[in-house]
Amino acid sequence: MLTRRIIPCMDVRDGRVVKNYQYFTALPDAGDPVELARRYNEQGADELAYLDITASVEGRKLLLDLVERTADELFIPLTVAGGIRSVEDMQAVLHAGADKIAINSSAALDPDLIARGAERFGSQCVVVAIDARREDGDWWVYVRGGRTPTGRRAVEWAMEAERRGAGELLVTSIDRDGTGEGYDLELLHSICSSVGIPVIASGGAATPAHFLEAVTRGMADAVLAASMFHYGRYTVREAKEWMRAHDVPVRL
Ligand code: 0VR
Repeated sequence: MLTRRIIPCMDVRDGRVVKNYQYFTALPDAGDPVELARRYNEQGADELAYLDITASVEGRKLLLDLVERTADELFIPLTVAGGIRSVEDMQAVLHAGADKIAINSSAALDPDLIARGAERFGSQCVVVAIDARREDGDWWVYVRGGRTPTGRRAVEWAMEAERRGAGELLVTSIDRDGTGEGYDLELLHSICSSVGIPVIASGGAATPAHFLEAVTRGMADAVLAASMFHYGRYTVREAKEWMRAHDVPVRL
C-alpha cells in the first residue's frame, strides 16, 4: 500500500481563517492561516488546502498574498480552491506559490476548463473537487456549496473529469460534511473503483479510525479534514501514529 496522505483544510475569507480554530486559540494569531499552516506542518501534515470563500476582488488579493506567505515558509504541497473559474485564475494562484488548484463548480459547469488547465499547467496541478449527495441509492453532483443540483451522477462525473485531464479528485460527501460521522465509504469505494487517478476523501472525519476506513474500505489515497483538527481532538501526528499502529503506511 502506498503511503497515505493527511491533508488539513482551512476555510479562508479575506485572507483570514473563517472558523476560530479552538485548538490553536493559544497561538499569537490564531486567525492567520499561515500560523495554522505552520503548526500543521510541524505536526506532520503531508499537504495543506486553503478553501477561499471570499466573494470580493479585494478578498482575492488577500488570498494571493496569503498563498505567497505560505509558500515562502512551507514546502509541503499547497492546494488552493475557491472561485477559480479560468486559466487566468489558475495562473494567478499557481504563480503566487500554490502547487495545485482545485476546481469544483466551475469544472462541473464548464468541463473543458479541466483540459485547459491540464494542458497549460500539467494534470498534476489540477484537482477536480466533487460535492456529492446520496439520493435514491445513487450519488449526485451538486455545485455552489451543495445548493445547486447538476443532474450528474458523481461516479460518471469522476470518470469524465479523469478523461478530461484531472490529476486528482477531491470527493466531499455533502451528507457527511461537518458531521463527524465519518466519510461516505460507499461513495469513496464507488469512485475509487472507477478511476485510475488519486482520490482524496473529504467530509465527516472526526477520528483516526475514520481515516483508516477511508483508505481501506473506501480505497482513498488521501484524507482531508477540517473540523477534526479544528476542534483539536487529535493532532495530525497523533492521527498518523494511530494509523501506523493499524498498519497503514504514513510519513512520520
Ligand atoms: P469536515 O472535515 O467534515 O469539517 O469537512 C472538510 C471538507 O469536507 C470541507 O471543508 C469541504 O468543504 C472541503 N472542500 C474543496 C474543499 C477542500 C479543498 C479543495 C476544494 C471544495 O471545492 O469543496
